[in-house]
Amino acid sequence: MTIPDAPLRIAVIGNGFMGRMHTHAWRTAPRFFPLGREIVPVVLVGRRADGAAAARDLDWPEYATDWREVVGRADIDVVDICTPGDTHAEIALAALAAGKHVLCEKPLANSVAEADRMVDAAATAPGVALCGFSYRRTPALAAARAHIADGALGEIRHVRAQYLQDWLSDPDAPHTWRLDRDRAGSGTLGDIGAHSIDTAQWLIGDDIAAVSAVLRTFVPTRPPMVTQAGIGGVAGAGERLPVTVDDAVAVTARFAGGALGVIEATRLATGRRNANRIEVNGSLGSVAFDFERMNELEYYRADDPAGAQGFRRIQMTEPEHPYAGAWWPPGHGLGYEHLFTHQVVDFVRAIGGDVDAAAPSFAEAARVQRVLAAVTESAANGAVMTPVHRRDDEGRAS
Ligand code: SOE
Repeated sequence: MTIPDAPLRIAVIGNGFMGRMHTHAWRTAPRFFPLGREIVPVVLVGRRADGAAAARDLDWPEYATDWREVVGRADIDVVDICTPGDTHAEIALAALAAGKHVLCEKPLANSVAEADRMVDAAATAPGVALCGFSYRRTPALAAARAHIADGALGEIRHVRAQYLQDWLSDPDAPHTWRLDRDRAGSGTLGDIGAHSIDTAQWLIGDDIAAVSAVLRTFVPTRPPMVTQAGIGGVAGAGERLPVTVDDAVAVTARFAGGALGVIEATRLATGRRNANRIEVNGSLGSVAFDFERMNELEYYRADDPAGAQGFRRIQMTEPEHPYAGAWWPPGHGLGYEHLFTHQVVDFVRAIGGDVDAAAPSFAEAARVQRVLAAVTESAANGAVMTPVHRRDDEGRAS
């Protein structure tokens, strides 16, 4: 275990979009939040031998190409996993066995079996293990959750979540690892539907108990990619490659406590770039959020005076709002990268013993994995209502 308050020495595994984002977060968090300890980025790991120059641009003192040579090193305290899902379990298990703290990108794994192994390893390892469901660190959603937990919305009846992107709406957009079941586990379902499922369960503090779902792949083959850029890239001329995952998913869900959920996720919603939306309706009020307007929360209270009722649009940039006080004056909004900085802040606080910051645990992320599995099962069986198979030893508190 690391000594309390000693510097935390960081290895980030993966140098794609998420590796760059987490790099930014590790650099920024200690500059804006009092963490009480120094953060020391040590090594960035990528698969390509020619990644060293990009690593230097990101200010990493060292670049390596084999995570196996890094995760057990004595000069590393934190292993931050930003690779495709097929490697999450193997890297996390090795890092936990070596006594490291582990932050792992979502979805936790590519299967429930892998997720369970990670949960079991985390339960006995000395290090802190968290999963990167980053949207939990949006000020608006963190505030919405607090309102719901306080009972301000009364009995929760509806959760309506949509995660809409359009970067694959062009049938000639190139193939990526995100379209390969062996690497990504599933498609839109695990990549962005998982966010909606996690946010829904976390917001209302209840688990999805059963689902009925359909999955659809609209574009079954895509041209190969010649140059990667962000999550997409430039298509090449070669033979088209099979898409082995879903493009879109629609889910009807029943929560254990009785609320109804409707969840939709797609990467083919033309014009919707990153519309991660959620609305919760309770007996006393509602909240609504759209990530494309991430600095705003819509809030309706049924006890507002007659004639003055309606959704109020709250700018989530006041010092009273979660995380916001560390940043800019009111009205000067935050962006996507701030979620990851907040995630690092909470992860470091969790390492320091702050139990409130220590979420989502691997056990909580595995509950999302179980919903993903139930969705896949339901869709394979003609959308039949399918229970989410929980582990016998599973409690909601973990
Ligand atoms: C691509 O769909 C992606 O980058 C996801 O992988 C992220 O989790 C999401 O936050 C934005 O979109």
